[in-house]
Amino acid sequence: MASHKVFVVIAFAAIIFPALASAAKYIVGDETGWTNGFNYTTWASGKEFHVGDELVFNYPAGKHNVFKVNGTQFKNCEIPPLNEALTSGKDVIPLAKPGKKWYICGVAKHCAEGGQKLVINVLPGVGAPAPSPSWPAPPTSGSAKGTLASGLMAAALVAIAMVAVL
Ligand SMILES: *[C@@H]1O[C@H](CO)[C@@H](O)[C@H](O)[C@H]1NC(C)=O
Ligand SMILES: *[C@@H]1O[C@H](CO)[C@@H](O)[C@H](O)[C@H]1NC(C)=O
Ligand SMILES: [Cu+2]
Repeated sequence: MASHKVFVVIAFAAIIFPALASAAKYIVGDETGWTNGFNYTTWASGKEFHVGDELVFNYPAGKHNVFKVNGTQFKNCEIPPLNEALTSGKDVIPLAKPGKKWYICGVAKHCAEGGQKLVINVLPGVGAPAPSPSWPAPPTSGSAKGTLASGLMAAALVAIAMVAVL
């Protein structure tokens, strides 16, 4: 009997959990957006980026661009080939994997002299499996699809729990 109750609790927790794991959208530079002469190190400090979150780079198209680069390119402001740039002026970058991510502007000397460069550390998704417990993996993408899928999974768990109790 007691084990049935535990199962029901777990099933309901599975419903609530994805709501807590919803993705965040970070507007790089907030109202300032993506420009030169702004300290993106300060902007990023104190923020926690997780897999499933998104970065949004806002700027007047044509004035700046966004390159995803590696640590060496970041440090030296090495601009990759232009066809690798994001240029829409509202570039959305989903954070798909954990680890360090580097972004620079490739226009003029914006990176080298204007400090238009951003480095962040992406942590595993909120509620990613902790080292030990056998918790069903929550969505790592906070997308509507992922939430829906885990919602359906949770509903299935509840149905199973109900059957087990009755
Ligand atoms: C940006 O701010 C950080 C502290 O948040 C400081 O260490 C760094 O030197 C600043 N960068 C520039 C280019 O001013
Ligand atoms: C960074 O990217 C450049 C250009 O693709 C490449 O030549 C270099 O080896 C890379 N460096 C690291 C540390 O990955
Ligand atoms: Cu720029």
